[in-house]
Amino acid sequence: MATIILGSQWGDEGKGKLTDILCPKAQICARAAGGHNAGHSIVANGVSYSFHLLPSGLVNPNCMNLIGSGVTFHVPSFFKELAELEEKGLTDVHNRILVSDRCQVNFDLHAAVDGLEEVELGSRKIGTTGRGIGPSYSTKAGRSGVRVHEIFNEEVFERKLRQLAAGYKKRFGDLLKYDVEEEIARFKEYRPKLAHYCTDAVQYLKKAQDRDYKILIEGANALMLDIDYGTYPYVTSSNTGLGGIFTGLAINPRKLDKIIGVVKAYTTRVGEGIFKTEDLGEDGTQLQAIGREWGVSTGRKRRCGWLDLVVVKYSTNVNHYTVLNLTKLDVLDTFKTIKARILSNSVAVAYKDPQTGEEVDYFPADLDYLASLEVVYKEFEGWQKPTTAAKSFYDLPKQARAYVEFIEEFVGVPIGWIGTGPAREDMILKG
Ligand code: 2SA
Ligand code: GDP
Ligand code: MG
Repeated sequence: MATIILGSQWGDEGKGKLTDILCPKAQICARAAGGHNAGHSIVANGVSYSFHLLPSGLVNPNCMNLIGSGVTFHVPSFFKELAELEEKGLTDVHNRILVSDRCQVNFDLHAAVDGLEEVELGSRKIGTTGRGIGPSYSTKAGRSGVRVHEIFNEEVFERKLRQLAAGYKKRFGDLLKYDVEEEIARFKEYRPKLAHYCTDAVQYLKKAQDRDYKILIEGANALMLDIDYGTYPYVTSSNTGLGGIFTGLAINPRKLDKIIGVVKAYTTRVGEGIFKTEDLGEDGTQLQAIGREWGVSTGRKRRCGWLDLVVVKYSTNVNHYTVLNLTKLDVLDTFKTIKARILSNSVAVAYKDPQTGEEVDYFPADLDYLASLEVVYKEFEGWQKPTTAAKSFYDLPKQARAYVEFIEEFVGVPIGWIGTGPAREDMILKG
């Protein structure tokens, strides 16, 4: 059976922490999409770990880890991250990670192009992580990309990479600061080391599912960054929602256990793009500071604001969560008043069009139209007490319970876990 963990907002909801908590029950932890743009932090036994390209299941010594076919695979980051985890004391990491040979290779060339494309966009830039994610998925869709299995055919590999570089050189000329021969030379070193990790992930997962292994799938990024369902074009370039799990991992949909949506108790976003509940005042600054909202991969400050429940509801309609993990409730501990965005005065979900007075009961695709809509807030009384020590739902202050129950009811999905701090122990099992 497979359990899927997905980000329900714009990322950094705390997927890594939940992955770590659920890992002891799984034999395999897998990533389906994205690349080394992701940043998942785990605090376990007093040690803090950062994951980018690798699945967070590596913290658990008994878990096998798989980088699925939908991932864009940056080889230098792979080796660097493994070395960093070893330095932090994780053992046997080299024998607990496999990479699908169908993954696209993310080259340093792609990162160079990522930077140039952002410059080209100027004030309309996406605010990418600069990790070459967009260009590598573009070459994949354009069918000129290189897959992991092709690394082992030196002649094909070098021809394809030179061709790719020549194409970009035509487009960017001298602006492209990139030496293809240098990257080819680096792969001569990686090639013999890499074979140890590569596998046919379709066969691997087929056998695992036949044996009824428990597979934990760690989503990367989040639904509002999905190439099809997110705030396009201010998105990443993969399907970060439920669909991407099936294309990226060839999982049997009839062998699904839970689809877990991770929901931060407020909202953050890194990079550009619409963010209706962004708070540029004191509340946003407080959420940023208390929540320690900095990017795990780039160190960028995350934009902050109150919870947008219209977003969470929309995300639920795309990803079909069966249960939610509400995280970072403790970050709200000191606020006098807590706001969550809901619809005007009724239980049905909608936005209000100030021109027509009409209610729009879905998250619109047209971002200009979305920008014109009003935000309706419902205010909650703050609890102004620490929640981190709470062991059960009933240990939480009644105002905090009311906030949790409102979210549950509004979204229509039960909340199974509540995060009250960064450490493994700081998680209430709500049941
Ligand atoms: P990209 O690099 O092409 O995927 O960027 C496109 C958009 O996707 C956003 N994005 C992210 N948003 C939140 N967290 C991410 N991971 C890191 C983290 C981010 C970091 O966990 O903190 O360190 O800055 C992530 N990765 C991509 C990105 O900001 C663009 O808006
Ligand atoms: P991910 O990308 O969804 O895995 O999330 P990140 O790791 O990028 O960001 C979440 C941050 O919040 C990390 O620093 C976590 O250690 C931290 N975190 C996770 N859950 C909680 C929580 O319940 N409370 C607090 N205070 N921090 C948390
Ligand atoms: Mg993150």
